[in-house]
Amino acid sequence: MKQKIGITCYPTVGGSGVVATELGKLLAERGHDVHFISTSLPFRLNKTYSNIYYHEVEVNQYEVFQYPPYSLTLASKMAEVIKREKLDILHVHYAVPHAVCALLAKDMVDHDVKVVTTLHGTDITVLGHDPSLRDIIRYAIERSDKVTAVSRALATQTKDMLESQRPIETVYNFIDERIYRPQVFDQDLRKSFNIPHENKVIIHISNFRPVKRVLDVVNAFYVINNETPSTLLMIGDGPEKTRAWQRAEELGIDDRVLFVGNQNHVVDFLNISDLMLLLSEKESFGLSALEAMACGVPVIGTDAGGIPEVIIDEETGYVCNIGDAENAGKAGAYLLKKPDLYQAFAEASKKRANDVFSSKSIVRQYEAIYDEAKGGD
Ligand code: GMT
Repeated sequence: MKQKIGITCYPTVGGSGVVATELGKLLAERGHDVHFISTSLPFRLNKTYSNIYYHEVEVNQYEVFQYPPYSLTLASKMAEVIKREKLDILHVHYAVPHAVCALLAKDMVDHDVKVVTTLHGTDITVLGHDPSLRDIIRYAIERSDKVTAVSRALATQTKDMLESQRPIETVYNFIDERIYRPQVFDQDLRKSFNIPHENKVIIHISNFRPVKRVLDVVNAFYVINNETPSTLLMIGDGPEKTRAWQRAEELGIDDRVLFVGNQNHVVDFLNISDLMLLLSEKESFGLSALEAMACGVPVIGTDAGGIPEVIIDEETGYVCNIGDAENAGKAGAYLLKKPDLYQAFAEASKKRANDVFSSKSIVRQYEAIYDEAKGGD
């Protein structure tokens, strides 16, 4: 059934914004009308679609109020769009504040819209620990018409933390396989970064928040580089970048660690990489690991959250304990030194990315959830 679907996400760089935007594009390609309601145009919305609309949420700063009223402005805009466009579904990414805003908007209008909430992690793994927010997160989850989480680990953690019986369906993240695939090896990109011909390329992509443990990434790389000459590409930016750079200097490997900042075409970097390191202490899914796998790049990850649902230990990469950079490095070096095993892992990574996380199957899962939400009147 064709639906009118509103989508709210954080539109800036970040896995949840990427997934929400890519989902909107796929839904539009399948004939649904899609309405993005957010503070700026989602950065991945880089193509024109006649059935994708954008409704900007303009958050003003008022002199009398200390904080700009983002949530209220968003709820108000949601109500306006539900009413004017007769939305069937409002699909929000993050329980807090987006699901709360959607529920308020639903209450404001005389139109039966269904609220579908997707949990991406941070509202549960960080905010859920704050007793002052737990009740509002529980409210958002229990009152949504459907709730999904991006991994089984996150679904379980949410239920345990909130002591809630609310069914939460796992719908994994996906990638656009038209973009994330092995492509012709770009010798020029390697050359432009002066990466020596014999070096293996190790990649890490994140927002360098403390939960990403980027110092462990540098420490693990140190172990790899001691056994196999390598270069570490650090893609992204964030609060731990300076400390990571200092750590590389302390270890005397700063000439081999390249901090290249945020990048729009991450796929080009993945396609010159041999191995990814994702050593987070919290990670509900790990979209960058999936992007790497789709390009045939095995991943060394930690046993945090949903990472072991993405990487299969000893098949598409290795799963190490959180904080055990030494073993992560050893596992990486071991794999890089065994060409046959490496090739098998690279093939298994591509296959798993395309079989389990295919965009076609994930978009259908969301469509079924929307249909069930509508059918449950
Ligand atoms: O990891 C972040 O800090 C960004 C955050 C986001 O909002 O994009 O990522 C979360 O959602 C992604 C998409 O579902 C997941 O792939 C990430 O694992 C998740 N991050 C955490 O759980 C820390």
